[in-house]
Amino acid sequence: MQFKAPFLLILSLLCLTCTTIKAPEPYGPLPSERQLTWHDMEYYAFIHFNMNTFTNMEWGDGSENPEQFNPTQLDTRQWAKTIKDAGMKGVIITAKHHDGFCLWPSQYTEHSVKHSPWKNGKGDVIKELSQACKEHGLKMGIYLSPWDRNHAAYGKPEYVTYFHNQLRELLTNYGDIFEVWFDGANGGSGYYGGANETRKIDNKTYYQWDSVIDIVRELQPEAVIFGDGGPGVRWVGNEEGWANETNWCLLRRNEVYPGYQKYIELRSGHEDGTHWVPAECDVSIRPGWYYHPAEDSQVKSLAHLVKIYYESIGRNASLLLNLPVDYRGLVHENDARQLMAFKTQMDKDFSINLAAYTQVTATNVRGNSSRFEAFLVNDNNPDTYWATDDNITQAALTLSFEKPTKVNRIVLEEYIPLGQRVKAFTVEAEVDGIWKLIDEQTTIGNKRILRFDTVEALKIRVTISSAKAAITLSNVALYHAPHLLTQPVANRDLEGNVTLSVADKNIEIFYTIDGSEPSSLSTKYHDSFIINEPTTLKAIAYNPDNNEKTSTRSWYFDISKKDWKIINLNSGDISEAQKCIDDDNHSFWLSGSSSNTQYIVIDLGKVYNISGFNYVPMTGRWPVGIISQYKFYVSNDQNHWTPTAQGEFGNIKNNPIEQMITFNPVSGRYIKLEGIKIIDDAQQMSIAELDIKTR
Ligand code: FUL
Repeated sequence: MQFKAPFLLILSLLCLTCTTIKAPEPYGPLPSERQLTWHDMEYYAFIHFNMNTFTNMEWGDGSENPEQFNPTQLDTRQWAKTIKDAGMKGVIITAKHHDGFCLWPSQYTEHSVKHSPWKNGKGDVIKELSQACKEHGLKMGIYLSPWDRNHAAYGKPEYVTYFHNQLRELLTNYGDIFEVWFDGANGGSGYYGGANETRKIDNKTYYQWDSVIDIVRELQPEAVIFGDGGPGVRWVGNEEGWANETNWCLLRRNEVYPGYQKYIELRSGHEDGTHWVPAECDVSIRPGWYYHPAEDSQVKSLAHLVKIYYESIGRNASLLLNLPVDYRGLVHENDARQLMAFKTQMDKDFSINLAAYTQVTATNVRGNSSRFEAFLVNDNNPDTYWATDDNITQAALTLSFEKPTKVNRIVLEEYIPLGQRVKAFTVEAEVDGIWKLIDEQTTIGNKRILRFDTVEALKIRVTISSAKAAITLSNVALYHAPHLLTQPVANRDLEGNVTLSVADKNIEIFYTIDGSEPSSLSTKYHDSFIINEPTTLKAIAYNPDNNEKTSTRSWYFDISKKDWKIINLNSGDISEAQKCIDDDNHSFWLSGSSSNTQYIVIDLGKVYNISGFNYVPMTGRWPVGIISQYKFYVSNDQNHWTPTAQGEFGNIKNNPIEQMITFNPVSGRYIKLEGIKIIDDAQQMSIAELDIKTR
């Protein structure tokens, strides 16, 4: 091929600009190579599986017997496959939690799998997991609790040597480790080899953190270290899976230590931070970190998981989602199902990057160089970026479609190898020739995702209104996510007002109250309506954009409770007890403490033909006072009580869901529920809600 002279001239001029226009100088603290690799992990699993799985605890006290660790179907390949299928890139396992039991046969203690019945003491969970991770292309991380409630020498220097030796073992024998996780919980009471006492240590000095870091660097130079203040990755200051909207990867690291009192600050980091220490959001898919059969029905809803995604990954943090492996040694099917629903939804949300169909222009391009052009935010290459001149910290980027296009998500990424710079920005859409403000926000960092109501825009404009130094953006993506279709939720208040709701306001709800199947031709829900007679309500959620609908959900409501009154109980506060007839399953009444049978008496306001009752037990993380055996009475005068039902709420401890009891109809105005037996022989009785059946 022959080149013509003018072409060669232009080419050489272009090359000249390429070489003369320098990249912006790095600004502020920068990520290390290992942190940059970690940023790409984005979404990975936590596994809490250890002695607590078998003792049904969240924190064991260290006195447990290794014999108690006995999974019957332990299968780390099932964990790895589930995690991989869910779109996660790695897994961090609780090799040792606060109770000190080791999932690997450590040569430094007898308190480990080697004295458990599992595989006759020949097993090694960490080895099995590391092999499964290799097979499925996942990275593995280690949680090693510094606090050890089993070890006799905890609090003395010997324990610190033991802790360091264990760390060496874990970082030597199990291949590459991407993250080493140190928990902030420290000190306090424990078994400590039988001493059963409280031992205090100094969080800042006792564990010799400098040596810990040296060990990690020596044995796993690629691994990041997680702690309240890093040094590599910081805790986000809550265990609910969200960062603040303003979220810096920066931290005044030397001020933060394990157990840091001002942990609320970790949700945003420090704008004037001295080091790069990005946030990781750790959250469990269930209320607890460990598996408890009682939480099988409390796996986080799809809407909740989606919210977590946008408030962690979408706010410049990573998402460490915990799966409490159960006592069989498997990821529970309810959790696996929900993980896949979550993956499917997120795949739908980010299915087509519409920015690929736009022309991109900017108000400033660094040295007018092709190396820093606006379209580089759109070239699918994280190593290229749009940059402005050094003195330009305010600039706009416009993405223009050929025709109006529906958009409701924007993803923004800074080129973080040069530091985190953006302090404020806006997103606007040009709709019918008019610019409309969509959102006004602060930081971007590694990744920022905004959700907004769908606009049909010809152009989208991102204006960086404040930055610490020249702007560097490596990616801008646009999506049109479908509405989030989840089953409706119904609530009735004391007056009988029923409200129906769904997570996404663009989703419609259709319902029936005559027992028939609802469809998109049934009554459309707009406002609350009254149900104060026995009624079966059925509803579906419907996406008008694509005609998709959910399966039907149905509720039975009996008479409304506005005239009900608690008139007697054997212990506790009568006004507090109204909480068990307030039509709110989340509030609960907890009686006083008594060794006599606990009971509660309710006046229904008038005589009804009663044919059953419902008991909603207290749920949540630490339920107490759940009735396991009951007796139910009806009366007309509060003196003569007719026993109508008596029995057991089967498996209520493990599965604390609403219990429905029916009996031959009896007419009466007063009802009495007795807690004949309370779970764990507690002396208090709790009721989240009581209902009766009159039909
Ligand atoms: C906490 C620990 O105390 C919990 O048991 C759990 O391991 C969680 C991830 O960190 O602080």
